Amino acid sequence: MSTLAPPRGPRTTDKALAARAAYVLRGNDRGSMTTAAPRLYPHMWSWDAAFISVGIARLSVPRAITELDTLLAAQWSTGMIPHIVFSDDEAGYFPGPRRWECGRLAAAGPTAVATSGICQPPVHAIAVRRIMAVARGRGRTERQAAEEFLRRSWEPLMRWHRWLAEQRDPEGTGRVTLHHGWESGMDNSPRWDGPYRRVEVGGGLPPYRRVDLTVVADPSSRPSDREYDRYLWLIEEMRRAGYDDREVRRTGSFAVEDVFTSAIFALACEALAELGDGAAERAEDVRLLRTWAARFRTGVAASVDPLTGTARDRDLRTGAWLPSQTLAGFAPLLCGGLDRPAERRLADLLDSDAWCGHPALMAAVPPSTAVDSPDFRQREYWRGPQWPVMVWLFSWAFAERGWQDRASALREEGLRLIGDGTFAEYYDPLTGEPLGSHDQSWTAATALDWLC
Ligand code: 2M8
Repeated sequence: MSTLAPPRGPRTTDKALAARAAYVLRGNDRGSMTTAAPRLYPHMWSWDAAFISVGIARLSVPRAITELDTLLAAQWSTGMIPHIVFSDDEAGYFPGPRRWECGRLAAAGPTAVATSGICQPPVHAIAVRRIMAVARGRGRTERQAAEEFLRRSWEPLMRWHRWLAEQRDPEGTGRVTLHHGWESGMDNSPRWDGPYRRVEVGGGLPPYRRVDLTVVADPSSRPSDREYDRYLWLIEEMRRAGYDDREVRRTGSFAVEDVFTSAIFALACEALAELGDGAAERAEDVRLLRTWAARFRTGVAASVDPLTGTARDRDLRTGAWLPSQTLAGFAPLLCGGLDRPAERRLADLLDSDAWCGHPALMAAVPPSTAVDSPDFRQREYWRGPQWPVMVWLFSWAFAERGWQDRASALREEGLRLIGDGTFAEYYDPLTGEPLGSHDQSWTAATALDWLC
């Protein structure tokens, strides 16, 4: 943010960019769900859907609500919101519903829709808060639709939060445990290298064929086959455990406390509490939400490495902290919880030439892994590229925390990143090349929220 990179190619005018973002979202709209991307991800993803609904709200609040209704209708009886709600495009993605088989194997899975059996970061209440803010500035019909949605989604959102607080943090550490790297949304981040190294692919892993590699132009910008074997093995373990929370916690080979998801959870609890404030019938829920927000803020702060000042994940199978030079290290800036000097140190690091101020960056927004880290890979998915949707999240959180200058700087630089109008899934931080899928819905949604 301190150093501005030179402009990269012509930036489309803001109006044209917003119009193209709207076109992308309409193109990915399947009626009651917007696919995460046209070819690579032909289904609904949980955290994508939340971010996407924020963008759609700029076009139509009722349509944004439909998106969230579709997701909530797939909630498990435990309270878990699954990471994928499948459309009928069975062949377009692997692993699809036939591999997960949650309908047959999971007692808690929904019967009316096919879903995966894991979760993703709980950004949903953050999205609802944003949509409510947009709706409250609109005419009566949109406002009423949003208020009505808040009433009917309150209970499902509470159940989701309760599940996270109780099933994914039964010991009250203030950090959410994950049982698959996919649950973090940052699938192949160096954060998970250690825990994945310890996942031994056992006998009986049914054969499979990847579909993603037939869609992306450059296979090296996707996770490797070796990584996929482990991803699939973890699903196999969960299938054998009947997707039962306790059993998975007991037997799963991957169990990590994710500091980034935990910070999001703290933020989301606070966001939901604020939406509930003032309604007498929600007073008890609001109190609980604030207790969880405080617990997870404290858990995130407690993970900070005294040497680097950055937050760390923890491997529950070894008990070891997992230091990494990734975006997740800045988790405490999202949710708060540090004392002033520690927070200043972390914010300075984000601005420094190790991160946003790195002279080689095309846009001054944080890459998923620090450019100077030995783990940095400029084209490889969550191992280096910049992700516009993460810039949105930081920018939103900074605005919430009252850091307007920081929020605006990220928005400006984020717009520089996506100014070519491809709405890529992620970008090479050193060349600005769009990578992964183009017309990715959450990237288009990010643009709309920034521009409208
Ligand atoms: C990516 O993850 C999926 C698996 O869930 C995949 O690679 O097949 C991640 O970037 C994840 O964060 C995202 O939600 C999903 C859809 O955009 O794609």
